[in-house]
Amino acid sequence: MHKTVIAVSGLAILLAAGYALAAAHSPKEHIEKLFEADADKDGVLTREEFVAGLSGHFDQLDADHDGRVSRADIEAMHAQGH
Ligand SMILES: [Ca+2]
Ligand SMILES: [Ca+2]
Repeated sequence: MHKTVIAVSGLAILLAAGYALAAAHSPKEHIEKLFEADADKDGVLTREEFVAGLSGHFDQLDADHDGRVSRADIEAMHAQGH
């Protein structure tokens, strides 16, 4: 039960952080996508898993891989159909 509360509050943060990606997916698809970051598959995201997951999102957003996300990067990502 306690784990579920942590998972849900963590998910709320993830949903906020992943807002740009959320627009392209249904809520269920988005949750599945976010929980791809659950490396040990225990059903909850630790801070490490969360950060690693966000890092993956960052890499997705950084279309030209210069280590910075610009508006052009995000526009390029959308142009690719993501
Ligand atoms: Ca986990
Ligand atoms: Ca960039």
